Amino acid sequence: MLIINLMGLGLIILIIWWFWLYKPKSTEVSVENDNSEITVVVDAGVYQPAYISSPENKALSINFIRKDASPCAATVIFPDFDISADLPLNKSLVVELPAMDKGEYAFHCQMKMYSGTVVVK
Ligand SMILES: [Cu+2]
Repeated sequence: MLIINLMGLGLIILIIWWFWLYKPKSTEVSVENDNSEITVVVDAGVYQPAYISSPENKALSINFIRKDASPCAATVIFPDFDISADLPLNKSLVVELPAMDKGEYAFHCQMKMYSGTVVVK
């Protein structure tokens, strides 16, 4: 009985960790003035990095490399810019974002399992 309770508790902790505490590692990339292209790897349920900080009024190229063969990872959508791109497997595809005002711009797969944010500061 105690063991089952402990397992239940462990499961709850795992769920809390996954949904509220887990942040993919090395998630923040600052885009310097002379370097407006960054690479995002699409694998294992996360964009890496998932958070990209970029200066204001600066166009940004995001070079997506998809390593996850599941259809879930195949499309990346930037709803703020009406961009929808199909990502080839194990090849890179560059998505060009226009110069942006300050704010947060989400990107995600069709089902929003993969999700990331471009933060313009
Ligand atoms: Cu998906």
